[in-house]
Formats: sequence, structure tokens, C-alpha cells
Amino acid sequence: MKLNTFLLFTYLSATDAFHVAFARRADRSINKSRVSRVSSTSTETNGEFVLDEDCCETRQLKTPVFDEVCDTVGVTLTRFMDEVARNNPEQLELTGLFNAIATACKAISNTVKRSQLPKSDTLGYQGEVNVQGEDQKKLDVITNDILKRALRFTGQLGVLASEEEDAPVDIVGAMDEKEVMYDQGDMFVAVFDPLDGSSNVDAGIPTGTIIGIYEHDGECVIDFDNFEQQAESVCMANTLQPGTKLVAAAYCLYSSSTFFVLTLGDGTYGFCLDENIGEFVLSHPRIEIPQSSSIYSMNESKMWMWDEPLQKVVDGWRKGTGRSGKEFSSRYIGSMVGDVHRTLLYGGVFGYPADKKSPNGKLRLLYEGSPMSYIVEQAGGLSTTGTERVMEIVPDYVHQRVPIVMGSKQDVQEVVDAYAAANNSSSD
Ligand code: AHM
Ligand code: MG
Repeated sequence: MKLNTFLLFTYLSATDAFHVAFARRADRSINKSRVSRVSSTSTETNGEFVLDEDCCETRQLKTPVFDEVCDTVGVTLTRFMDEVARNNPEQLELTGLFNAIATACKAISNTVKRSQLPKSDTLGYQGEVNVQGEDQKKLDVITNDILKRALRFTGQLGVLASEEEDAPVDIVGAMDEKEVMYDQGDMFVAVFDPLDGSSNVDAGIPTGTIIGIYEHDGECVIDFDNFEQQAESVCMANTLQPGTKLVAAAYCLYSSSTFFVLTLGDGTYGFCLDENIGEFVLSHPRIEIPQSSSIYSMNESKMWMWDEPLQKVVDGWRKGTGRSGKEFSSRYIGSMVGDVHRTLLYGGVFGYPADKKSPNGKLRLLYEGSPMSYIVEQAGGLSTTGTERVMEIVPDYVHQRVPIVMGSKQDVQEVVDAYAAANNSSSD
């Protein structure tokens, strides 16, 4: 084992061992009834794509209020999660999981930053092709490994699915002490893209990690005498859940700063890594995406192949003849996390739509589309394929792709209306 790999492993193991110990200390008698969901669907009125009251998933989460903020440090992610756990004891295990994710993000941020140094030997291709036929970068593999290690030692995960794994990985099956892992109590399913936009990484362009957390189906009771077979069937199907079943989603953006943006189902919160103290600090409490904008962010080289309704809307935005009458600008990094982060803060529309060559677009539903849609909706935006709310699509398989247009409510609604009008006139 190379020295740097060994040190990273030791670092992750030590921090995660702390989290496991923390979770074990927790009172196991806590009522583990889950936070109930009040609303999870959208309605269609005269072709209007309208999310039910309050935009999207409404969960009965008691969000912390911070009256006193330390001038020099601010509210750290650790403190935020402690407050969430204190206000919502049934969420204790979820907040423990977030500590591990934050640790992984710090480690990935460090790895990505150091990758540019001449001796890092982490740039370029791994020499492997993933199940989707894409060349894996070395950093795709390294970051996948970092996340897997960080998550599995929490003792809270049953199954995970990653862009860089051919099939869902059974965390428990990968461990020596299976029983101990199951004794931990509540468990979750994690889906993630460890390094989205990695084709950009050799040039030092922003990249990101995307994570979605689902509940592990209680029906999936593991029979250790028949472990392999069960893992393949019932338990693996746990990963194929629609975005409406997400209990949490987050992304980390590795850019001029490292950001950690999350939702636990009650608003979207942004944290920025203070490298001096090694902590994520609350920098963007309750992000609210502007309702309308004048920025669109799509790979325009494919415009001629997009669906006609979308072509017309974008053409109107360019010319200033769209619904808002504003002339739009184009901003496209080609790295979804960076493009969506800017969209959340400045407003705008990010899309990777369907085109004639790729009728389902490029982005993956499970670990890119759904978690990012959840974050955008929780900030007051919309996310659609043009005809369907992305969050409501049930995946048929792990690496399923989905066309996406997400961002400022009024502008995304303009796209939805254009599709609805086109469908109405074709059915007349
Ligand atoms: P990846 O998961 O293989 O990195 O691909 C996803 C990325 C997104 O971050 C980005 O929006 C898109 O690919 C850009 O694709 P393109 O280069 O076709 O515009
Ligand atoms: Mg990706």
C-alpha cells in the first residue's frame, strides 16, 4: 500500500470509528418512527406543472435557529447537525451519516487540489471503462473509494450505488463483521456520483460530488444463510427509488472554495470549508433561488437536435422575445455541480435535455438527476424533463439516464408550458 493511500485510510478509519462510537452511544430506545411526509406529488392544471403547496416534499423537520453566531468561526456543519439531532432525535443516525459524508468531501477536496502537483500521479485515465462505456479517470476511482470507505464505517448503510460501480454494492457483504453492521439499527441507501464532471478535472475546472440518501426498506431482512441471493434481489432493489423518497441530498463543489450544500427535506443550506479550522461553516442559510432569471446553461452545440418546444423557448430567451422579455446570457461550465451551484445563487436554468441522438439526455437519474432536483426544489426551484417532474420518476435500473431542465421557477415553467402546448396541439 502506498504511503499516501495508507495515511488516507487511517484518517478515514479514525474519524469514522468516532462516528460509529457516537452512534452506538446513542440511546437505542429512541423512537425510530420516521419523519412523515406530508406532500410528495405535483399536480397538473391546464398543462401547468405545479408542485403542491410549498413546492415540494414537506417534512416535519425542526430546523435549528441560531441566535448567537460566533464572530470568528460561525455555525459549523457539525454544530448544525448536532442541533438537527437535538431537535429531531429520530434523525440522529442520519446526522451521523452526514458527518462521514463531510469527512469524505474534505478528503476528496484535498485529493482534487493536490492532483495538479507534478508528483501526485492522480491525473489522467485509469485505463478502465465503467459499465456505461465511459473511460474512468484515476480520480473517479480514487474518490469512489474514499466515499465507500467513509460511508461503510458509519454502520448506517445497507446498500450503495455509484456512477463508478457496475451494480449496487452491498456494504454489509463487503465487511468482515456483518452482524455488527446490522446491529447498528436504522439503515440507509446511499447513491452517489463521486466526482461529477471529472472530464474537466485535469484542467483544474470545478468538479463535484453528488449524494442522495434513501431509507433502506424495512422489508429487506437479510437471511445470512442465503445472503448472496437476497442481496441480488430485494435488497438491491432498494436503490431503485424515485426522488420523492429521498430523505436527504447533498453536493460538494470543489472550486475556488469547497462548498457543501444539503437538504434534509426542509430547505437548502450551503456551507463553505474554512481550511484554517478544517470545518464546513454555514455560509448560505436557506438558499432561495431567484424566481426568474436571465441565464441559461446548456450544451448549445446540441441545440439543433433538441425537442422543438425547448429550441423555441431558448431561441426566445436569446432574442429577448420569451415570456419575461429579457435577453438571456449563456453560462456553461460543463460540470453539473458548478453549473447548478451558480444557478441556485444567481438564478437561471441549467439543462441537459433530450436530443435526437440521446433521447434520455446524458445525466443519470438516480445519483445525479434526483438528488440535484431535490436540492433545487427545496430552494424553491423546479426540475422537469419537459413533461414530467424528475423527482417522480421511478428508476428501472441503476444507471438510467434522464433529460433535465432545472432552475428558476418561472423560467422552467415556461419550458414546461411549451412542451404542454406542443403536446396539446399534436393531440388535436
Ligand atoms: P460525468 O458524470 O461523466 O462527469 O458526466 C456528467 C457531466 C455533467 O457534470 C455535465 O453537466 C455534463 O457531463 C457535461 O456534458 P457535455 O460535455 O456533453 O456538455
Ligand atoms: Mg456524473
